[in-house]
Amino acid sequence: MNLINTPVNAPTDLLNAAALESATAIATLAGIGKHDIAIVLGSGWVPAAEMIGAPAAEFDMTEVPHFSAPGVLGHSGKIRSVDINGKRVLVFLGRTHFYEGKGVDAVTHLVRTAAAAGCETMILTNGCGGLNPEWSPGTPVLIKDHINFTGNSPLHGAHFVDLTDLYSSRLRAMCHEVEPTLPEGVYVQFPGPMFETPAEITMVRNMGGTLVGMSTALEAIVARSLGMEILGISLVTNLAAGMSGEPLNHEEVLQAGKDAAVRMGDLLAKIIAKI
Ligand code: 8IG
Repeated sequence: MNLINTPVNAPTDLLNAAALESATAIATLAGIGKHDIAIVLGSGWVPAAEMIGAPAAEFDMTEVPHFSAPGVLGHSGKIRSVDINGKRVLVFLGRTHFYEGKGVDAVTHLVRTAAAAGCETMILTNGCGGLNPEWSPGTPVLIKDHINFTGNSPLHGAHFVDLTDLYSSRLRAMCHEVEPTLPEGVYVQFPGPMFETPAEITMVRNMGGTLVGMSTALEAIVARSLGMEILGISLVTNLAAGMSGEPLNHEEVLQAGKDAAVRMGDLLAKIIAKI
């Protein structure tokens, strides 16, 4: 196996040994030394996987050293390698969440591995709550910026990373070519696993957030630190706490994903083809 493992922009000192080992294993399992684009399918997005394209290879995350199976219903724990117009796309069906308590390195290992596998683009998707009442469940929203409200940093040491234009305006413009009406939002990552209180949602609104979730921000920070270009897309699966008069539950998240799968898959396939 001829391993390329040289991400174009990545400062290689930030790719830890574990990520390089994981990337080597993925190259062997996928039968290809370099991937170009990585995508994480979060809550509600897994049903869209089929629409991205037929996998050239598929394996369990547990077959890759340093990976663990996602502990959440609706996250399948598979990794696929898909060829789209000659681009090799690494598709992660599920992720490790901060609330699993395994620490920030476990949360961001997937991103470091994608960089070590050669990916220059990181597409992060998630299911989340929406603060805009016009965003009914099943509405996709581009992430234009985030607030890391976990109280944690995924970086180590005095490593100063610029987060201006973290969510690439170039990639967002490409998405708007595919779907001109896609709204944009500011994603606030909470530690979870509890949903917010209505008072916390009022706080989020006052500080400029329009999407609330439990992933993505820590991963995006690491992706940027490794020189990747980042696209974030949220699927609003519920109105944020206190807005609908109904309690929040995980089943509605999964159902909204199933209902929106075809549209989401189609959107992703078109975007990936453009990158
Ligand atoms: I799906 O309303 C989903 N994930 N924090 N709040 C937070 N995470 C979420 C929500 C939500 N919905």
